[in-house]
Amino acid sequence: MNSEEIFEESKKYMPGGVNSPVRAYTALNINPPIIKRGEGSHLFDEDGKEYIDFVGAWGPMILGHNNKKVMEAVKAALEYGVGFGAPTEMELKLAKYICTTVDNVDMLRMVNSGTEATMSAVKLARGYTGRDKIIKFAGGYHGHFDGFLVEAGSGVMTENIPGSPGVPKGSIENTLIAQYNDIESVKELFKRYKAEIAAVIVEPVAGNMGVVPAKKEFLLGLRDICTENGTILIFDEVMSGFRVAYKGAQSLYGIKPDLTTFAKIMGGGFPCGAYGGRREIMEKLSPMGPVYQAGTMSGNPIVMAAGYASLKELHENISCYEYMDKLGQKLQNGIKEIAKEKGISLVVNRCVNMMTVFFTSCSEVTSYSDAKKSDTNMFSKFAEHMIKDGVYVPPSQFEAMFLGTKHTEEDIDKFLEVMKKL
Ligand code: KE4
Repeated sequence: MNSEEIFEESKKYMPGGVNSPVRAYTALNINPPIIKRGEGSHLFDEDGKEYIDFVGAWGPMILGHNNKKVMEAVKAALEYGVGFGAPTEMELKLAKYICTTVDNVDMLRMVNSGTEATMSAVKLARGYTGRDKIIKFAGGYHGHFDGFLVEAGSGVMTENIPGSPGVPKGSIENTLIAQYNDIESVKELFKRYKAEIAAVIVEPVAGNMGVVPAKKEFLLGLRDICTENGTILIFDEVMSGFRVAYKGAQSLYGIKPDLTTFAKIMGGGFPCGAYGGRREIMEKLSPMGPVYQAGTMSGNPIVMAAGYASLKELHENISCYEYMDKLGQKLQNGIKEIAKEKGISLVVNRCVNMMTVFFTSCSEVTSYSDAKKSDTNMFSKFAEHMIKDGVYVPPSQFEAMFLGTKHTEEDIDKFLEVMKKL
């Protein structure tokens, strides 16, 4: 079957023909390419069409597709079996590697997705503090856990509304919404709920409203207000962890969260996630402590082998981040030049190797309300144009583009050459 036929058939058996909504290209007038294989920074669809991949499976594929070292590690692990539901040395290797090469993680718990990591970190923070309320930020995405799927009610303090059918009001009554990069909106909530707030969860570099890096003073403000009130500060580094720096966004800002959530890159392309942080908090987790969390596939040895090989490769070649930053700079400058030549109003937000093109007349995009002013129709036109011409960009304005170690100057030149024809 060709791409078209596969997608039509898929719609019969999987809602929207996909296993995650963003893949369905609902905002575009084209069907998603059906991907057959990847190699380095390139993808190939079922019709034999080649693409340069600026999505990277939404972040995990920083080392490129079919990475030799990762594949060798997986094949070697497969010789021993695929899973035992028992302690293995392989999970120790990855857990120890993370705890000894990144900062602020004394202990961690492996899970199987970013959502599992964030929902578990929130539960742990609630168990540790004995409090129920959490603060998240409008435009922040931490996975599909009910407690996160909430739209900001009108006004800061009024009750919020469920962000999706199927989410009962009771699931979100303890979720408070503040504004990203606006510490005053957080102070207002603490003034009202102070001793009730278990945790603040934030993406230190937002990637789900498009890329919007936090302002340092905002994160410093969060750190201070959480310390003052005995609230757990959770950095959701599912996307930014091992991405913008080996030690994540927290190392770029020099700010120490109490808990960090990871996923994507740490699994080397396999389903994986983890949460970790201060020992005295982590020791509250079962079986040591009373906070219950479990998972049949957590710490699967094949996944651990892929993750270990990936992080080792990144950590031992740390200059790759400088390489990706330079490529990102070239791409960002090139896009801005094209926009100037063509009279297109846009803003390009970037943090090292993750970036977003906002089609907007705003001079900058530093908040969710700025991001929402973008011309999403123009973005859809841009995305369709690029994808049709072999440049695989995200199909939504509120996603991030990613560069990896296998991207080349030629890949960037091709992106810019295609964009010039917009
Ligand atoms: P998963 O449960 O999808 O593994 O991770 C949820 C999650 C948590 N935290 C952050 C900061 C995230 O970016 C994500 C997931 N990111 C999306 C991309 N916007 C995954 C793509 C998708 O939903 O298919």
